[in-house]
Amino acid sequence: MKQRTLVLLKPDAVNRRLMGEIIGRFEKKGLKIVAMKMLWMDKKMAEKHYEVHRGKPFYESLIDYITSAPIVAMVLEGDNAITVVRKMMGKTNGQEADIGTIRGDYSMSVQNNLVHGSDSEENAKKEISLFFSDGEIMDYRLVDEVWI
Ligand code: DAT
Ligand code: MG
Repeated sequence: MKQRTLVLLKPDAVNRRLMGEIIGRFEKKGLKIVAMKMLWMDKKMAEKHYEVHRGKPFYESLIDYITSAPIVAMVLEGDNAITVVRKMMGKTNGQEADIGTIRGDYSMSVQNNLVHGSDSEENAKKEISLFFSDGEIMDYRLVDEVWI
């Protein structure tokens, strides 16, 4: 089933020059980038994005972290894109994430874990609309789609 998911390259990914590496993995897997921008989240936006975590012990630190530097937001499209991206990201804690996953290969932290990916269709829709207007999401065909 064709799905869209919101992916964020978080402040540590930008600052550690891992943007190209991470985007390259998604591209090579066969996911299609249908929207992408660099932005600096403000507190209000961060609080919306992480609303479900409000009140948790790590919440304040999480908001400080995600607003501490620019991020890259993307919409990725593909068959079961939500699950596929979550698998590629690995477990939340970089120390526990399997080697071969993005977090497993590049993160040693539970907070500074490089990437965000939506965890359900409902959240993907909500999260995409927080970062992108309909006009910013591209409808186009890649020449290799028949091979993916
Ligand atoms: P994920 O990003 O794997 O979907 P999540 O939605 O449970 O994880 O949490 C959102 C972010 O909050 C996560 O990427 C990092 C941070 N976080 C989660 N659990 C944490 C914890 N126990 N201590 C510190 N930060 C945590
Ligand atoms: Mg999550």
